[in-house]
Amino acid sequence: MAGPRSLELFCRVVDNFGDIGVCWRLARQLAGEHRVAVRLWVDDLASFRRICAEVDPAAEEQWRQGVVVRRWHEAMALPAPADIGDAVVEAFGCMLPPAFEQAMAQRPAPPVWINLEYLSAEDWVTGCHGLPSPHPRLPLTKYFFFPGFEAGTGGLLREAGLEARRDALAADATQRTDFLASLGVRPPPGALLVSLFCYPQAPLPALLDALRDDAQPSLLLVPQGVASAQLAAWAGRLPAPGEVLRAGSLSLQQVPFLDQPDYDRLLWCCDLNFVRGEDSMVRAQWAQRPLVWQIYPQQEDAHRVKLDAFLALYCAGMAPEAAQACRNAWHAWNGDGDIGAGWPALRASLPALQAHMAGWCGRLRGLGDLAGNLLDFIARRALS
Ligand code: TRH
Repeated sequence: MAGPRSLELFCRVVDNFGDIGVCWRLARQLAGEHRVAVRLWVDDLASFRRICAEVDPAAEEQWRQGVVVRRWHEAMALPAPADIGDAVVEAFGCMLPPAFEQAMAQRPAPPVWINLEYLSAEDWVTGCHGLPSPHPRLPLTKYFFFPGFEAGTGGLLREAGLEARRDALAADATQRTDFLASLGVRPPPGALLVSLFCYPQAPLPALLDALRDDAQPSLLLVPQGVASAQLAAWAGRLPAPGEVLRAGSLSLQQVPFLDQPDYDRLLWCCDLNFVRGEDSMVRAQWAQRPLVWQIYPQQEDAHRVKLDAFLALYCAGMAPEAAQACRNAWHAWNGDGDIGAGWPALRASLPALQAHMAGWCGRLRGLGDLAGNLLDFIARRALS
């Protein structure tokens, strides 16, 4: 089945890095692996630059890693109907400019229009994946495309060769040492290597206390700008670049805020990764390492349902003690429980949690990958 040759991807940055993180990853994969001509429209190029240093925040149009990047703002010039791509992907319900919708409707063959949704493990997702939503006024239909963890969803982003690159780094101590050294990191022998990416409301002081008082050493690596206020309040100051602060069994170091490929490498190098939101949580799973997820907080605690839906899938088949330790730690990290009290059980369960990850990744791999699934979906819609 022939997929689209050209695609428009619209990204509005609500906050943080997840919206652009997902869109940039998808755009690069569609262009690089599938040879689709991708035009990525982004309303906040400054946020984009944090995860891709080569982005020029002032440029109306730029060519980055095989993708045309357009600044999305009210006064921007829109393409003529015939110049609109074969498919239009609206990320996370970001609402296209009405004039662009008009132009889509005037295209000789209207593009396949997709709303790429947020990731959730809730069971309603399989029922909603792929549903059409006719436009109220124009001859256009938008289709909901849901990423997910189960058959009947769009799966997860996973670039070709990702797991092979991860395994090559794991198998090559020199590659790992060199990468960490490039970040100024020289782990003390025997230290548990932990990365930290969290929201400001994480119960970080309790975790830091637990790591400090642990019988075993650990080295906590924190990308610059993450949890800075909490770290400074706990430690008295932030470590300078390259400096390691020590408190009891805990060593604490800041690393640069990395581009996406290097952030993957950091996750691959660590024994445990604290991640958040959507994209880093998925990358931590592909790292095939134990993880603790801080979910993006939503009104009326809606995120707690999502957290438990994921835990139910993820912990199925896990050794019972490890599953309990994992659930307790994840709940506590999301404000329900005591992460310090849960730390010894979590640490003791790390070998079992590590052993669980290969099977879990195998299950996710069986879903295909989101970019490929999306292109198949678009090709089928184009024929219908
Ligand atoms: O930044 P986030 O909290 O983004 C969130 C979530 O996506 C959430 O679901 C959404 O509703 C909200 O944004 C608006 O966390 P997330 O999703 O993990 O995105 C972070 C991105 O930053 C991800 O692509 C990884 C990347 N990153 C780097 O490239 N380098 C780094 O050093 C770090 C720490 C992250």
